[in-house]
Amino acid sequence: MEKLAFPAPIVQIEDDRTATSVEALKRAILDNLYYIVGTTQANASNQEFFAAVAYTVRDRILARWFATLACYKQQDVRVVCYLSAEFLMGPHLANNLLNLDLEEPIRQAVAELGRDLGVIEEQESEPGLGNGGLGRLAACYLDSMATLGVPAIGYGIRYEFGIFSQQIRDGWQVELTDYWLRYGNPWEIRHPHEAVEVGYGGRTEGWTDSTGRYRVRWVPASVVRGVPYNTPIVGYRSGIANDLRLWRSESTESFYFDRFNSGDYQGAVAGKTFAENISKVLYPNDEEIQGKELRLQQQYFFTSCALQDMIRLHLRAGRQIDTFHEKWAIQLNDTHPSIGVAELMRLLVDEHGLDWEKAWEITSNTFSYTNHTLLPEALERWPRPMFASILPRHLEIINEINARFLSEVRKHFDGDEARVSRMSIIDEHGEKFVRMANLACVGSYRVNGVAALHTELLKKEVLRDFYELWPEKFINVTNGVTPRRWLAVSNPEQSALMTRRVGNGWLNNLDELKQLEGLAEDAAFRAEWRRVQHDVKVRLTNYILEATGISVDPSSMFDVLVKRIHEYKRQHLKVLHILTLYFRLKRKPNLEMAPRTFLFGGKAAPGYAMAKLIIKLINSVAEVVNTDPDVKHRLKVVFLPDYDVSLGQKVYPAADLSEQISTAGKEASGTGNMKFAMNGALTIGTLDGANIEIRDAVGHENFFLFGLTADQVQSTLAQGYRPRAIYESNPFLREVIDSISSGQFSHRDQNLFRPLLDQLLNSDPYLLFADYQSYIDCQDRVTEIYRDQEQWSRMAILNAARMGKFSSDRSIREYSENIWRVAAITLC
Ligand code: AZC
Repeated sequence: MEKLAFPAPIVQIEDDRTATSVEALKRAILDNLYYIVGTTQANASNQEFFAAVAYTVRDRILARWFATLACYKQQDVRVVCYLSAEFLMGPHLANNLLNLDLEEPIRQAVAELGRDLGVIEEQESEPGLGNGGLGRLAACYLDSMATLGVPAIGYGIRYEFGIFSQQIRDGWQVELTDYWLRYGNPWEIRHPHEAVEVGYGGRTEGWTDSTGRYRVRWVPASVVRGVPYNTPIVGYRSGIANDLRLWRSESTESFYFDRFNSGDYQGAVAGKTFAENISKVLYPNDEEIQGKELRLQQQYFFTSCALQDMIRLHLRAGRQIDTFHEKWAIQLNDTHPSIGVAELMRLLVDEHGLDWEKAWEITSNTFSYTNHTLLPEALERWPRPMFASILPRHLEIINEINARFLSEVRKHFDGDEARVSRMSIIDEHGEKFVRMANLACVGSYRVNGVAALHTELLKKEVLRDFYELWPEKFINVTNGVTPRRWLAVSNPEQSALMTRRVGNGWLNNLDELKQLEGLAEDAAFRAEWRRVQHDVKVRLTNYILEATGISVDPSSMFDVLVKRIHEYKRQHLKVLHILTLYFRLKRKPNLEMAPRTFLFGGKAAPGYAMAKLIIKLINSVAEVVNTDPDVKHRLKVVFLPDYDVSLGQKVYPAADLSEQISTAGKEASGTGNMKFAMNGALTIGTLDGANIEIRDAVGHENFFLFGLTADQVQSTLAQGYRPRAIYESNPFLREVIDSISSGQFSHRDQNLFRPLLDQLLNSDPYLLFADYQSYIDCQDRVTEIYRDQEQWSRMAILNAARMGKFSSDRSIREYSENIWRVAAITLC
């Protein structure tokens, strides 16, 4: 095989845009500042300077990118296509510098040009193209695939507006549009010559082809153009750059002159508006479907773009269409892209003329499906009439898939019509719905959950019928997170300490941190560990003051709960704990207690009233607690506004205690739990999602466990759970609830939190009351151990040392071996 020189010089001029000496980088930054950004060194704002630095880094990525593509082509590899409606990438600059090993020369070049790299990095507005865990997981997986050399393309939507930015006004969440593209996006490259067309609506018609075969064609009512924007994703020192390919919807016609000429000015741009709306904005709901037409249009849009793109690449490589499944492994990140099953069938049968059986063989050997949630409200289903009006041909195809599938079910489970009706892709009850999870299960050769417990619950409950039909399809792949962004980039202080002791091999082999275990018994190392932790907390303390005006004590315990606001995640249980401590201190002002700072962060879906009320509750409690002289220096409550990836990078490293307190059986995995523990925070948590596996990995003695198990949750509910009885029998809980309902935290308004309190007292579907005392007792153990700083440090070091399993590199290896059957390659 021919060896490619790397990095491949592309143009032999003085600066070939691959040089990495400080002098060359300075020249390149100034060159980009002048010719691309269009300003001079003297006039450039930090924002403009950031752009010049980003272009300079991108220039150095391109050679790797082209070399990677050439190499994949040469080796004729099978490529993973990760289809996801969300990619929550976070800022690229610092991560790219780390992965390219350019941090030091760039830092110096920037300094010699009179700027500070830290300040320049802060200019980058992060692409918030995701809601939370699901979108961030996709981003971690792209990092690991590029690091391991797994040939991969990420396919998604280039939303013009990402997740809203959150402001807190008078304690309430206010949403503002996130115009992340305001200053442009230096990382992406638009490739308009690779645009594809995507249809909507219309009708289908039959025809007979030249061989006499009956065929169907879809005549859409409208067609939009999908234009790809590529962002190269570099692996950690692997020399590889994969492609994140996000599609923007545009009009095929920019203007209808006929309508314009007849005086219909609105109509002249109507098609344009429809087309451009599709990639306009990310739906800000996590784990709750909104049966909106636009959402289905978005899902179909990027899925169709992706499949057409793959087929184009497949044929361009000189291959036959019937080998498609040998060269492409498509991962469905939740059901959002599951319409792809029907779309691939349509493309193969209608457009490429394959017969149904062959097309199905290809399709069902191409897709795999990851489920991310057990919440029933998150299982996507579309009203059939709406589906029919947007995707009439796909409904016909789904009906055919379903008919063949149900006859297979009947063969296995003769006479069990209840089962047939549960498994049907079409829910025939009432209004009638298309069930996307059923379509995904039928069309995929593997179905996976994202943590061991989650996969077991999928098999036992949500997807039980499918498991009983095809047990071999089901597999677990526990989530992971990238230690590059979540440790090295976020926590340079602790990373340096680790590297000094065990070398830097942990960056792409996190198991190497095991070597730190012995150091847990080394008093000098523990002291150093605490010094570093203190510095990191000071950094966050400064940020908090700037962002909220609240001054917190960096030597207090940082007790942190950051994630989307959701009842099942139980941010309000944390509030019950805070108030329990508050009243204890009010009663006994001299009570000895390590001071704690409670940090919250997270966004609520704009339409989720209860979640928004929980934010208001946190801020209302903060207002009272933070101004009460009786608890001054002991308790501080802070709600950090606008929690996003950048803020996460500041928060995880500074945490002492990680709150993972969901109702057992509700959190599919969690990934924040992993980021905290990797950074040496101790976890207080329930036996839910990946908490269980984290606890097994770090040692049960190094994890604060409380609460009911998933089984106990179910039986408690089944036995007729009565939260009010718990309230009546527990004086401390009663005191807390009564204080909220008395208006003590709402300027005497007794109605403000009524919906929340009524729900807790009457039904409490997430069992806060059932877990309350166990949580409080466990928190008291936390307080006790925290007094012994030596013991706390020992436990923290062991947590950080034993998190190897939760690197996304391990997850990606499992996907590669057990699902995708792709081999990692090294650059040729
Ligand atoms: C989340 C799960 O809630 C979380 O437990 C898991 O860690 C994460 O996916 C990654 O697997 N689910 C979502 O974010 N779901 C949606 C629809 O946003």
